[in-house]
Amino acid sequence: MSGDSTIRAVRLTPVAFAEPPLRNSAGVHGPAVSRLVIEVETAGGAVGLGETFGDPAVLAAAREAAQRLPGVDVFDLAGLGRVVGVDPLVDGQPDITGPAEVREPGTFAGTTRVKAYSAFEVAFLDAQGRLLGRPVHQLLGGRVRAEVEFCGYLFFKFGAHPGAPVDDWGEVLDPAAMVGLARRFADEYGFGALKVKGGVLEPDAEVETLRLLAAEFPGVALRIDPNAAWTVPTSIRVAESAAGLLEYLEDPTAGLTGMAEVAAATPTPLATNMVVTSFRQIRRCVELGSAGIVLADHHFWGGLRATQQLGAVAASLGLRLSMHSNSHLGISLAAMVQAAAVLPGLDYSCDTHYPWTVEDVVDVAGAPVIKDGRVTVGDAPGLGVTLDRDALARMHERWRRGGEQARDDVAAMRRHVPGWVDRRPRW
Ligand code: GKR
Ligand code: MG
Repeated sequence: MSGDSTIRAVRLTPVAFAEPPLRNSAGVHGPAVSRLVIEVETAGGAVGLGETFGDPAVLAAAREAAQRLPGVDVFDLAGLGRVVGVDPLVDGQPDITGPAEVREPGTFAGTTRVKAYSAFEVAFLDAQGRLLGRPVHQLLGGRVRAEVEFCGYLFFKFGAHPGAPVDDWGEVLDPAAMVGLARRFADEYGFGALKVKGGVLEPDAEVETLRLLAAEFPGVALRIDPNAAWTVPTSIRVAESAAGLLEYLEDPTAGLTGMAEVAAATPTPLATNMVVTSFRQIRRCVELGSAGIVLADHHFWGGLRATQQLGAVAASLGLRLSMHSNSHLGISLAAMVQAAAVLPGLDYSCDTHYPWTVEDVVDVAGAPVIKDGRVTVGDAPGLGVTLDRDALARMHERWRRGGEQARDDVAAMRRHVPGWVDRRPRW
């Protein structure tokens, strides 16, 4: 590897990985999740990795950018912004404040370019780190913590995808079964916080789930996120019955205004990754008092540097910070660790879907490991992960056979329950 940092090739590899039938308010996860793996190779032979959503819109934006990136220097992030057509640090954040946004969990139409920029930015930083022999956190100013805390992300789930045998996790569709699942998570990963993906059972059953978890895991912080499945009155009622059980209540209801009504009626802090997903929405959130906690996510906030900016903005406005995740692989986890490592004002443990990820594109050696609820922030160059090329090829082949598909939890749900109606709010 030489020091020439000009990009000579960009490889985009869409992959599909298996995931259990995890429930949420929009339905259920299908058998395969699409992600896009990005490799940016410099003329000097350094390869930087990035990972993002695999939905068709993001693929299209990434393909367009990939054609124009050869010749750009991996130290030129402004140049990357020009190629992708966005500068998330200055003016690229789309204004998606609507009167009542109900967004599919994890999919925010209109932020495609920011997502593409974010994924390439991580790959650029990884390549920079490899060229310099420095970890990404040093390129971002240095880590402020040696370990990053993660929370156990608990989902109600079906026992199997249609036509498939029951998976290793089994069915989790009532409060007692959820406690059993949490026990497995606690024993295997030692999480100090647990998040329940709500909006699946009747609200009272979800509050009962929280009560059982609190009794079984004293001292473990709890949060619940029904992804706007509840009306404002239901959200207020749940907040009252769950009083004292929660470190925060995440996106109980839709829209900045609805959230503000709930926030005004309960002392429980509200968090969001649905009504505040870009810089422009923060001001309105603060004016209305919609949420006191904003969830960072470098995949759609504009990358690792934009996540630092978010930290500064949040601190100056008295907002607290946590971190969101979607189904992801090890490249994303490594990038999340780097982001969290440099965020002084990270007040809560980060979400991660990683325990549900049964196969990965990264080599086991160097892959982030969650132990005692934490991942150690390493000093290996770049993100510190390398590709397992066999796994990448296998998962790409699965993606190819499945074809280019947008995530559709509603359609997946109808394969379990024909005629299932997508209704939000449901309660
Ligand atoms: O994986 O079903 C899921 C989650 O609901 C995900 O899509 C959300 O984006 O985890 C996310 C959240 O906190 O809303
Ligand atoms: Mg959420």
